Amino acid sequence: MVTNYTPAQLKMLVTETLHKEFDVTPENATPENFYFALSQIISNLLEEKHDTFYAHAKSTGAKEINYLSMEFLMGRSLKTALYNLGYAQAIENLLAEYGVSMSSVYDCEPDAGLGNGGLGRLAACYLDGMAKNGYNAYGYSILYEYGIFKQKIVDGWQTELPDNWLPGGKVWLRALPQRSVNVTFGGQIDETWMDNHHFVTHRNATVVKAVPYDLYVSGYNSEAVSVLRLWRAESPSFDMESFNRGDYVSATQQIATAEAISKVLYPNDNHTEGKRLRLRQQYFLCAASVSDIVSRHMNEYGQLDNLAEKVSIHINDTHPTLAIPELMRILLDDCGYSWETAWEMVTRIFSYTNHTVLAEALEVWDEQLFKELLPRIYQIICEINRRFCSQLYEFFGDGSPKVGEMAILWPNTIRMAHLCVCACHSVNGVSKLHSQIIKDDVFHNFYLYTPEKFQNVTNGIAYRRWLSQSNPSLTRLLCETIGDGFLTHSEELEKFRAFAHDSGVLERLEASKKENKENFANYVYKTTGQTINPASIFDVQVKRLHEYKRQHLNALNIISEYLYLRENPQADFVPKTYIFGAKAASGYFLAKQIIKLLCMLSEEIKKNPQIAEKLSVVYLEDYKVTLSELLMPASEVSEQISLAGKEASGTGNMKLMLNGALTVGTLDGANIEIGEAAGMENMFIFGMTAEEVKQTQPGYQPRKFYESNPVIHRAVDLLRSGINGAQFDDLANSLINTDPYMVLADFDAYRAVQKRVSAVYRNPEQWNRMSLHNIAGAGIFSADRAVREYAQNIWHL
Ligand code: 26W
Repeated sequence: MVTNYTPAQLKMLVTETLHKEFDVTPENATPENFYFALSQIISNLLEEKHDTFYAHAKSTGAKEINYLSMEFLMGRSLKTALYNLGYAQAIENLLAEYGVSMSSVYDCEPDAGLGNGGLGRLAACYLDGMAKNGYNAYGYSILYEYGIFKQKIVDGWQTELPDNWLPGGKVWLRALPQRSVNVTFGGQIDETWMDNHHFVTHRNATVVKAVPYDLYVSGYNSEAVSVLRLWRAESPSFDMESFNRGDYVSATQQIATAEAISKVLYPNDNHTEGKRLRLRQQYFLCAASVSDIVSRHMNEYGQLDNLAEKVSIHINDTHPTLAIPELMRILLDDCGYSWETAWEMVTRIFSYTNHTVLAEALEVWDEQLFKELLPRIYQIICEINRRFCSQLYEFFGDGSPKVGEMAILWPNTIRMAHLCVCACHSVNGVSKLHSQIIKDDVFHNFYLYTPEKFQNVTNGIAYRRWLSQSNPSLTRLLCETIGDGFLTHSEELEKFRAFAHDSGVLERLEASKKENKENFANYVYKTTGQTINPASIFDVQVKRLHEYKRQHLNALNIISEYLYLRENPQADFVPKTYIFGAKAASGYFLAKQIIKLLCMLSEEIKKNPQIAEKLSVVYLEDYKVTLSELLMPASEVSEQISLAGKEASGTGNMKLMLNGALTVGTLDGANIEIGEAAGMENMFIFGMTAEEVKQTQPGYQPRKFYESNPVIHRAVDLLRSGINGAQFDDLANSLINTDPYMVLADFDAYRAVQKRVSAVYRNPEQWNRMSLHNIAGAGIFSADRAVREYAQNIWHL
């Protein structure tokens, strides 16, 4: 039975834990002592709650969902867990007795930054949604010792510092050494036939031990608890043989090579490097997770024949694709199933989500590297490919070029996405537009072959994290106007629309935003010394730094406004603060140059106080989940300005809309659905559509825009001549010569829409009403809804 603690019991538990762990009384405890004590108590409670839930789920024979992802961008756990369990108020009161604030305790927790951006945060949101909906869910990933790097801006340049999160974060992890799994790499494969049976043995392989650590994720007002099972790599044993030979170095080398697998998260987003260590990470995750899934099932049912009825495995982008051949390997080599039966099971079990259309993000492995590192998996992929190609020849006709285009193995490479689409019963995109593009372009041939596999599930967010847990003043206003049902059923936010013409509500909405802006400005002042004018428009672009997201389009417009104000210092200009936050992949030069540009613009403008009153740029260092929770409530304009057709969905756009920000965006990803939900008249759409991009991109000559448009010309020239003493020739040349994301083509439209934003802002009533419509329309973007769609249409729970 799960305990439901009363405030008095909580107080006793906290007192006992502080005494036991730190030998302090609550009166003498530091915020850090409280953080560890509370985290331990809550984590124990969740463990107990999970065990009860799991036993119940198994007793009913419920199907289980396993979500495999190389990334889970969890952020902090304590605040959200207290909130979901209904203990937040009791703990706040308790701490107040000792003169300790909740925020000082929360601030002791590091972000679990085990992800890069959208894909990793989505996985974290879905664990929340699955627990809320009462599904039996396991997330599987790697326990990176170092998460996404800490970003430090030095003289405008991004530098990367290691994110050593475990000292503060491990209190949330439970080690399960008894469930460790051995994962094998390299070696040679021997195959023999005996009595019509195929036997496979693996010689000279290197073994790495995978040790699981569980992190529990509570669901709002729910009995269910999701588990995030993270694998840590260890050497199975100290190599005594080398050691005894006196080869101490090679004995320790073996340990280092094994442990390297879970040392650090690759900081690339939307770009593959094809590195050996990355392939080792991927197989490590897949082999350990599949083995764990199979052994849990065996414990429960004592057989695998019903595996496909009881288990779904979801692949978050192609990074965990190797789980497919790994399950084939277990069914064939370890369990003796025939190829046909094993394949039938595998295809029923696996489903796949694609999260990007960028060519440089599609994973392709070098065949030679692959064969050396994973010889048995390689053989299995060859056989999958052979059978697949022969079916394709049958379907498309002998000699069809489509077969080569669709093959899994193609001159010296293995295409992971093709393996996924071939083996999974469901392939989905993450917004309506993106799912269409997948069918029309990215996987068009596959769509012709198996159209029934293709689906859409528009992304959703763990909306309570960014609303009730981050924006108390807006939450209060909502509760007082529409009741608190929206906390359980996000669709109830629609009721807020009834107040679109209630001037009292609109004014309170404005007051709430003002309060949040002041809080954020204070935070920025306290942590960086920069001042922000809280009366200016807070215009926000926060996301990974990538050319396709076009932070440089935003920058070019700011440059033009700066040049305009320099010549017209008296101009009647609505004050605006452009706020940026973004990490760049460490080897992505142009992205780093754009960060430098934004920082130099910020400095350059500050030199001219008259202009700085109307225009300013703030670059937030080390943007992460926790910072987003502070920023979203204070935001007024949401910049979603990717080149149409390139942003699969976006999820920051949803968090901002939910907090009443108005979107300035292209018709890309989920922006389109945001427009449908809020009303197109309540957002600022500009630029080419995906269709127009497709038409005009071939033969695009950015130089013509540069030569014919004086505003563009001056802005680009300033990049060359220098801003705050720094020159940006590479960026300028890229824009004029290739401009792969058509910044110059959309520039005029962007500038025009920014002017409209300022004009509308002069009319607070209209602005507040538009904001209200955005909040009211945001319910559909909840992770609860998205996860429900996966459960119904894909996992068949
Ligand atoms: C192998 C390197 C690598 C790493 C990460 C390639 C690709 C990725 C991700 C798929 C990139 C990513 O995070 N995509 C984002 O996924 C979000 C969740 O669906 C979407 O909202 C974003 O639009 C998409 O860019």
